[in-house]
Amino acid sequence: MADTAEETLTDGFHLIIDALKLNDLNTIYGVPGIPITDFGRIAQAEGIRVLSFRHEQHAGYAAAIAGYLTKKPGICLTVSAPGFLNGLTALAHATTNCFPMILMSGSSEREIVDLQQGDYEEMDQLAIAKPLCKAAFRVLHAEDIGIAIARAIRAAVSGRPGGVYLDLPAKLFGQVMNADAGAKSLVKVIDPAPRQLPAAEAVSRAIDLLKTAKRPLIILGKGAAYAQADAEITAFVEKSGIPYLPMSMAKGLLPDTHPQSAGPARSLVLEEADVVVMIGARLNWLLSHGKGKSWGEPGSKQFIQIDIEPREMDSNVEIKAPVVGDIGSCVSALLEAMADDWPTPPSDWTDAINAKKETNLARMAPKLQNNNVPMDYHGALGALRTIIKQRPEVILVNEGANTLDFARSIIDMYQPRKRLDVGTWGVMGIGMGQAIGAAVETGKPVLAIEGDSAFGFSGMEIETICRYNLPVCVVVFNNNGIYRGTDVNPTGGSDVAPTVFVKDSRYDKMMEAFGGVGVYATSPDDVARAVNDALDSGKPTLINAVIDENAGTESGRIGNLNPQSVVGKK
Ligand code: ADP
Ligand code: TPW
Ligand code: MG
Repeated sequence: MADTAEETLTDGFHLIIDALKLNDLNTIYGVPGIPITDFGRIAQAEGIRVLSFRHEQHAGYAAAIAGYLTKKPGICLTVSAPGFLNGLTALAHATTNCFPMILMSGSSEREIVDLQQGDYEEMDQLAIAKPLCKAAFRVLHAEDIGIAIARAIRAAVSGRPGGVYLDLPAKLFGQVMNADAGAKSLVKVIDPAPRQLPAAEAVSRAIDLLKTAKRPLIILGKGAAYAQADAEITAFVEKSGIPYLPMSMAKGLLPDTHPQSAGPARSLVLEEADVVVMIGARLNWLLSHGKGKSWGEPGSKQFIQIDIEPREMDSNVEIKAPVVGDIGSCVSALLEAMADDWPTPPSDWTDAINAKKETNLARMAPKLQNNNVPMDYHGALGALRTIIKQRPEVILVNEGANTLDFARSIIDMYQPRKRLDVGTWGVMGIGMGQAIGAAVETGKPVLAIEGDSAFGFSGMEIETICRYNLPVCVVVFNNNGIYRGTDVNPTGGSDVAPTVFVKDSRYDKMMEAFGGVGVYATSPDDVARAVNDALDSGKPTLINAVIDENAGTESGRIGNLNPQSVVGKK
């Protein structure tokens, strides 16, 4: 604030900062530069935590996961044009995954951009952001900052959460106005994500259908984890006695060791269930769109779906009982409508599931105990599985192909919102951004289990991890490449195959370059020892875990999605 003879003044810089703080948004993830360098400095001086990254995409992924973990929009701050575009991938990712996030980007002068006269980093950012997010706003006047930030917050967190773009032209920051009027123009958003109660008839329709089920199944998605209705969901699952399947980021909402978990009998329950209750999960590609071979006989299923977004209903298959509302309210309403003597599902159904679980778990157990050198996925992940069991508060970040698919099925989770991964797009590159966002927002230790390719997308952010001294332990599953390191160039030329990296790279040395702890690990015992040391010390650590380059399969578990050429196939 500045004083003139007549009045006390404020400006755009301070109004944005005050509006964020007023709404309890106290962390910014970004990359500085024109026109937002001073904004970052002033924000830090005013008590906001400003974390600088090496690339905006990772700042954006940190903001997106902050939104998921806290139910408040994560804030990402970038410069114009190229910085904005780098952040936009993460904004689109947040929208696709239903995570609340606000991307605030500085932009060039409107007059020059609109006449396309070639300004510094000129780009019509608002127009480009619009189709990729839930809402996009531009603020031209300092007196509108309060309302603009209130709109951005509401758009991000209400209804189905998602990404919001806020365009901040360079001139806005320096605009001055009377400080009292400025303070009065700010809005503290009241009830930003209002509860949305389901209609009574929707609840009774769902209950009536559920009563007819002989082979019921509940599917929990990351929307259920996001909703933070953990007690209600647990009560519903346990009172109903219905087996449940967690989607990957819903693992741990109930512990994976819960007797009603059908995780290890996934194929059986999808194929055989007759009534499926979807809670905060979409019938998209991750669930084969609710149809096809994995879902058994056509017409063998009826769906109940709980979701805050009415248009999600019937998106892929007919939903017999749509229950639209927030998950906490909907699940509570179902619970209330269930009689106290609600019958447990028929025992032939639950017995068949338990038998399948036991067989599958027994088949897996010996593989997880192998101490082979070089390691295979089972050996290395068996060691990490034990560590998460002993330290259930650790947040697990996971990406890769085989590294992702094996870790998801092998590592049991015990607490809600502890497993963060590639989400709806199966995107590579979320690793270090999510690890940083999770460590910053929760103060909990993070274990990032990364394919060597996956790690490369955000690897430079280990400098960020070291700079802020975050308790992040990265394990790079180094199999010399994408899926496996064994492909050869069929021409015999000197270029290696497109999926192959430098053999025997030492990712651990990258971490040492920034003052973190680097460990070279060749056995599951080595990995376990190093991870335990890292989690005990809280020091930034990277473990290069040498994995047999023959161990993986093409595209992990989704190789069937690859188009095949029939012409000249070698
Ligand atoms: P998964 O990938 O785990 O299957 P999805 O991202 O496909 O999960 O689905 C999440 C769903 O949860 C979305 O359809 C979203 O609208 C819904 N959702 C998110 N938050 C809530 C909430 N608080 N109440 C109800 N539905 C929600
Ligand atoms: C933004 C395509 C899917 S999985 C993967 C790529 C490049 C890497 C797999 O190798 P990795 O794991 O991580 O070494 P592993 O254990 O199987 O060897 N670009 C983006 N997203 C995706 N999904 C891809 C490319 C892909
Ligand atoms: Mg690999």
